[in-house]
Amino acid sequence: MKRRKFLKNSSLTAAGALSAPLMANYQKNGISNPENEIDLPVKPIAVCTWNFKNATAKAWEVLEKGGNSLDAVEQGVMVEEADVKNETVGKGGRPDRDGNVTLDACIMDKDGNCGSVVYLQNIVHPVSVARKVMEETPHIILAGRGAEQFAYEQGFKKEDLFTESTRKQYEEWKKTSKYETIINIENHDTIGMLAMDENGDISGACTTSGMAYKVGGRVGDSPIIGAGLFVDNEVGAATATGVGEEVIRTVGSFLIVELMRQGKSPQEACEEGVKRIMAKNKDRKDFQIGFLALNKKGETGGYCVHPGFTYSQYTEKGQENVNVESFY
Ligand code: SD4
Repeated sequence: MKRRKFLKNSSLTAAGALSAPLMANYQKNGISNPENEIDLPVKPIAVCTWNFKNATAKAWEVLEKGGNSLDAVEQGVMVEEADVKNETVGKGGRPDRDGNVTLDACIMDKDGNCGSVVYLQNIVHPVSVARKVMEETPHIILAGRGAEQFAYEQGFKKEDLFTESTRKQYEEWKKTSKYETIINIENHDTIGMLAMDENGDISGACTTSGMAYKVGGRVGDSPIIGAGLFVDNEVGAATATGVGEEVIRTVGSFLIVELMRQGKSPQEACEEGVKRIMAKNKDRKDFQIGFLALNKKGETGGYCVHPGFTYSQYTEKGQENVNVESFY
């Protein structure tokens, strides 16, 4: 850790004593009294789209013990993949219009390594399969049956991803079979998570079942490196939620990281990202997108098209649900 300024930091002091592992980490870096210092990067830190408290709590648990950001984001988003009440991610995700639950996920580490799975069925934790693609194969994206076969070879278990609730909703939906993207937040619970560990290294992960009742075979932005997620450990990271088609068209997360590289704050970069999308959609108001970004200083920002998007943040000061401003 690079020492910067050594002045009284009232906000840190007000936050109370640091936990033992964090204090040990500061001491390891030659800083005996971190409460008296300011302008250090805020790290470790975990942030994720929406108010997924349990996910950032899990990521924080990893980071606080000195774990790395890659493990933190994987384990963080796995909480939502396993939660059947989240009907946009993992088990309990809503199906496509043919009644298949198909999952998309990706993961990216501090060195720019990445892995992704698209149209994956019958596996609860696509993010972990994506990590295996990154670590165990020379490839980046595996799709459909090939991805599923690879998952079994890696020891993942086959599981029915439907729940009673999603099956009932699907039967109901079939009566009209009407596909429409819904702006409200209930239909947008994809989790994108970004974390920086005590070494200042950043990783990210993103996982979803995509838009409910999508055309069979449809893949959104979430597993597309650069669209739903991008990490550049020199600069920062970004992730997205909402209507993936619009995020792909602007390569949203890559755009936001590049804007940060040019000197914009995470907040300014997210605002510019949404504005670029809206400039291409002058006559459309019927979709939601939320961007979330983190830079190397541990600063975060978010911006969305319609009100309602929030992000969960966990630092040594504790957990917070941050409200995000919107274009409309
Ligand atoms: C997609 N971006 O598949 C995802 C959907 C989403 O919360 O974010 N849902 O387009």
